[in-house]
Amino acid sequence: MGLENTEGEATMTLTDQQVAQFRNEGVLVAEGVATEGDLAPLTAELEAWVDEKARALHAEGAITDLAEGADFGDRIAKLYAQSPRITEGLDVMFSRGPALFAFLRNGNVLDAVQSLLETPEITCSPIQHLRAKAPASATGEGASFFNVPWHQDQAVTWEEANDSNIITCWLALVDATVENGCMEVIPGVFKNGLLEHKPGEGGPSIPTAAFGPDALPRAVPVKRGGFVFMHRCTPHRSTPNFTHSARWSLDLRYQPTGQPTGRPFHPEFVARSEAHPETVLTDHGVWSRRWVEALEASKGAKVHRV
Ligand SMILES: O=C(O)CCC(=O)C(=O)O
Repeated sequence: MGLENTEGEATMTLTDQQVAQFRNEGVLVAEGVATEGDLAPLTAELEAWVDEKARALHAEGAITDLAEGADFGDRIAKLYAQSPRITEGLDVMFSRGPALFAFLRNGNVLDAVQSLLETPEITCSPIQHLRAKAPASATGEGASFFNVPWHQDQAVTWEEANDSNIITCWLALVDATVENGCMEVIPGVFKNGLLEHKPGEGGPSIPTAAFGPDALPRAVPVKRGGFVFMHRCTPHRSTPNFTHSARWSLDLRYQPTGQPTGRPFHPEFVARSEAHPETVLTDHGVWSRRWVEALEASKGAKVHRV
């Protein structure tokens, strides 16, 4: 990364070596893709969301301490310990903030994604989540939205997306460490395609025996602003957070425009296009409205294939 484009501006294009590693292992940790300047508006928006929610919970007596003055990771952990309701509605499709929508088209992020997709025709998949993983003392250690069991992301799409080149782009919004429950991956296994998943708590999961004796899990810590990029058939999971602070992250997915997303009932949008720049969605109101309508219309839809 850190190349220059023809105008001499810095770009976040991945190096050939990074792309080769992704092709070989099905996983790539890339530090420093999003800069502090990229992340600051998003962090401020999330802090404001937490503050408003905390005040509402305080007003109804669900919490007693607003934990004002605590930092981004600590505050939501302190609030979650008083009421897990603090994270209700805290996800991309529910909070739908303008800074979050702008971040989905962030140039540095899309430059890195373009290096892996090898096309500037990029669609942002509706399979995307914002997670503030609270300490295990409050969440428990069992499988959940926070402690996600072993799975491949292809298993969380419908079959229509089997041949879609969907890349999972997992962004650390605070430093993700082994202690606070960073991602774990199994490199190389993506070459065997989709493994059998069973439904369960925390979504579809693969029994570990299915990986074979040579498959070695690798923890992939990454600093705030760095990404873990994963092939759609790379098995991954996340473990409980054994710190006192929350592990904030965004898991996004991008794919070449025109390929099925595997969630036809949720709204995708064109995030970058050289061929048809007029198709790029830049209107936050339209994006937000599409989510509201889709969530209403798709109530009860089968989201995962198992
Ligand atoms: O962030 C996590 O803990 C889990 C994310 C995940 O499993 C995914 O992005 O598919």
